[in-house]
Amino acid sequence: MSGPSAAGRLRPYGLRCDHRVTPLGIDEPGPLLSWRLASDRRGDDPAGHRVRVGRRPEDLAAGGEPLWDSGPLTDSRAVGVRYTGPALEPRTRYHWQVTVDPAGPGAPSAAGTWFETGLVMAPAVDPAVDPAVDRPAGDGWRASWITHDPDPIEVMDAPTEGEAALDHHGLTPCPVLRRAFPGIPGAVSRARLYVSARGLYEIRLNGTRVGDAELAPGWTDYHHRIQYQTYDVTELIRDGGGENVLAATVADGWWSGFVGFEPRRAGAHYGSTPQLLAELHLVDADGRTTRVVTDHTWRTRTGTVRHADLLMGECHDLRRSADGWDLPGFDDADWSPARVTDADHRLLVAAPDEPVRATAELTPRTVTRLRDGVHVVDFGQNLAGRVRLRVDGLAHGARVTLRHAEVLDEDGELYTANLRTAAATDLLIGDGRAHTVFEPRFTYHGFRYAEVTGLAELAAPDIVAVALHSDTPWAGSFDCSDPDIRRLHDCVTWGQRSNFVSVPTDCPQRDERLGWLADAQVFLPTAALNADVAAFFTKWLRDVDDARTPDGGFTNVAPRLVGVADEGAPGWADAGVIIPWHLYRTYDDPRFLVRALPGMCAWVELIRRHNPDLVWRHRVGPHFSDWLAPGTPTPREVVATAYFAHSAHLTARAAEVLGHHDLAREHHRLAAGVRAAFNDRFVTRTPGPDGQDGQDGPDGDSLRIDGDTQTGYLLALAFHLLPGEQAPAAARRLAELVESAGPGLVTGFLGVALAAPVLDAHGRADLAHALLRRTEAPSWLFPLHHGATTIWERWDGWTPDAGFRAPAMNSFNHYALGSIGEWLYRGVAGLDQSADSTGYRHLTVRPAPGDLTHASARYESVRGTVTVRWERRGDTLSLRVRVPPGATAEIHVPTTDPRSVRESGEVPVDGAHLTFAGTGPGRAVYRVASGVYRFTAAYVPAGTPERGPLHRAAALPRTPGPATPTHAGPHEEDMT
Ligand code: RAM
Repeated sequence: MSGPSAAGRLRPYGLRCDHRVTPLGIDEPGPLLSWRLASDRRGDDPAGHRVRVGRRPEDLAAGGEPLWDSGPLTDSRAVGVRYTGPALEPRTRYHWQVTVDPAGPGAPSAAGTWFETGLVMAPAVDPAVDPAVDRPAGDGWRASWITHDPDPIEVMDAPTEGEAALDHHGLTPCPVLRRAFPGIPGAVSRARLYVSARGLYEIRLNGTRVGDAELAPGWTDYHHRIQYQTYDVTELIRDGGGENVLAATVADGWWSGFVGFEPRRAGAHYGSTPQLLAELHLVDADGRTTRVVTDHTWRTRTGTVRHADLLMGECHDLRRSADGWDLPGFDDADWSPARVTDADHRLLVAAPDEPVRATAELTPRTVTRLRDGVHVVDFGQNLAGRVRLRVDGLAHGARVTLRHAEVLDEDGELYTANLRTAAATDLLIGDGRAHTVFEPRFTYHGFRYAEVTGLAELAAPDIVAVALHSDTPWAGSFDCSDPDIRRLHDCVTWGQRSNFVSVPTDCPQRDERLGWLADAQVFLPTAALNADVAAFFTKWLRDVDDARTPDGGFTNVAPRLVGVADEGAPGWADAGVIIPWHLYRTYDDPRFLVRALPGMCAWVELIRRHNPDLVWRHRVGPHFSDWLAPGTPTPREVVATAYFAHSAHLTARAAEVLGHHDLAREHHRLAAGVRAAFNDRFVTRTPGPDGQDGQDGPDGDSLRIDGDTQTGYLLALAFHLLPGEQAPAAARRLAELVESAGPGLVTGFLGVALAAPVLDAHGRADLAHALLRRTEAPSWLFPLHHGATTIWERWDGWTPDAGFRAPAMNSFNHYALGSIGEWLYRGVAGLDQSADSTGYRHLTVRPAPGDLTHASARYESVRGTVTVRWERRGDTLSLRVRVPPGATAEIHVPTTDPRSVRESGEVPVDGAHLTFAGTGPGRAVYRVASGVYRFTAAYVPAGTPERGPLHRAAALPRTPGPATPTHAGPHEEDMT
């Protein structure tokens, strides 16, 4: 593994542009070009790098003339470089290459890729000077927004017999729009399609669906910005002047459909009719561009889709389909001319994230016949998506109805009370054709079960569930010896898949599905270990920013929505501060802070203005407290003031990172003031019997935080609100409260994410494990033992005694309580970055084995792959760690005998790549350079004391005792 083979040398891989692989259609004038590093040798770190960008690959070759050359850069910590060359031109593909120089001997190594700009570039703004401006000027578009006329639809499309009786929920049929055009003479060298919709679009070129984006262009606050996508359609164009056809269907989506929980009124949120905007650019061999744009020459009518709505579902009437409508040669003479609504391009932006895609298909676990013509299909997994159904010989006018639910009731029928007004019903009306495949395109549902009505027989191979979500690349995996914990991790991951749908939603099933800020805030650390969410949150933080209130407040939901209290609650609005900070730490991209800092400052200033004595008691908005906590409520002022202090502190840190020193000082002062106010107002300290301040131990000081709730102590400890010497007393009280509850947890959304990490950090990993393994409600395993495949909104959404909880708020797919996922990686497996590290430059590997026999985690960081795997066999623990090039790690080897530690079978001796750092309770600690390390050590769980501070002075004797045998774990090589 550590051999000096050429293949194993330092090399860049995983190249990204603005956190995406080969993005097509970016509009950022100074994109971040980043790479990861791999090497099989220890200490094979980068010394520097050089990035070159050119219009052609050959510009990057030796002797070529790149457009931009960063020159040799010697920042060995860098994971990327911002492009600062000549202004990038729109509609242009750029090739780039990074060359990395090794710090040690060896030749530089290079990797290359490309990115392509969109139809229009955003103005070249230096974000350090003017961070708020990141909008494109809107120049360069020629297309108009087009739609159908509602009136002709009424006339043309009077309901057919049978349709009239259907409930269309007041929705109108989806317009289809088409335009035939001649291809350009000669060959097309490049064809790009730039598309958006006010609503949702699906677009086809010459009969083939373009791209694989679902629910595009995604949800933003359409009053502020509308995204477009770019597609390479070169292969779909018919060359040589023959007829080509662009054909699109548009649907209401978030633009004019049901959104949130307010009854829909036309135009209540954004608009009342879906509209399309598209430009096709055909570039010939000489570089001349011919455009085909949406305008009055397009033809329109309605088609198969009689209504489509995110919450209500979708209805297809095959009798309305016009075969060949999307192909050349189709006669559209009896279609109407499209109506041009306007040509406003000001709000258009290139989507900075990967779209929603269909990422998995699940076959039925069971198909149960309920009664004649009614079957219930169990897909075995709660998810967000839709069903695809193959139907043979559906008679003219005959119907198949698909209803969806997360759970069944005691009679085996769908339980839909918790969907509230979301009908989640899809409908197919036949026209007598022999075969059809029904798959809705403009809706999604949160479901595990589908009820199919209208088919005499239903065979399992004829139906699949299709999972839809924003396509965030998977970055992490976790495994351990307890099957329950493995399943818990699966549930958490499926919660993420189901709720990252263009925005991070609270739930995918009922009439809500909103971007609640606190849910996202508490879950982000977990989400960012499971997947690369940099681009997804880049997009959503724009929504968060767009949603800000006139006096600078962050809101409770983003995109902001009529009917939801705007002004943000403690812990909710604070997400506007916490999320950018966490993203900066994870991805080492300061632009997360650059863009957020004005909002951060405005937010803490708003609270300060309303609460000059620095106790946040005058609510700026509503107060959700520690939402859905089953125990005694934590006093609202405690929660609020804790978050105020935390937000002020992180704002100061952000200002510091960006070099705004005055701002940093000001906010550090504010944070210190709020902490002092928190302590004065809410913390009572009773000195221990010996009267010594700060004595730690069973007889030491005792401390109470108002309300005396788990969440109160968790917030105070996690946000470092107490003077350092008082933290142990707070941690002791927290542990007492957890112990006396079972051990158990009685926190809601805000406290839950902090529980295991805080207990672990204060030496009580044993209690964190006890919470993890607990099976009675409230606990993570209780739902699992009652059939959950995703995390529930409530700890006790269903119990054997009480059945279903309040249907008005009882989602079975809410990720907030799944924020324990973070500790599975960081605590159980032990894969973490140090508190002062960004971009995984300094790792802390500190497994908490508990009574598990193995755990492992793998994480694809911005710097490269990190893996940790530990395993216990008999009285020996083995720990294998991979540290990516450019990173260092502090590895805490769990052991009951520090002298027994071996690395790669040898007594560890201080050297270039490894040094002994000390021992702590139950561990020996080493600092290592990049590379792969294999430790073994004696480990006798019963004798393992709790984890406490590290004693650096307590150096081991240089000649430890006899070596313990090493062995490779069964899956060790899987983790490389
Ligand atoms: C509920 C949402 C969400 C929560 C808010 C306060 O309706 O489901 O999860 O953050 O309320």
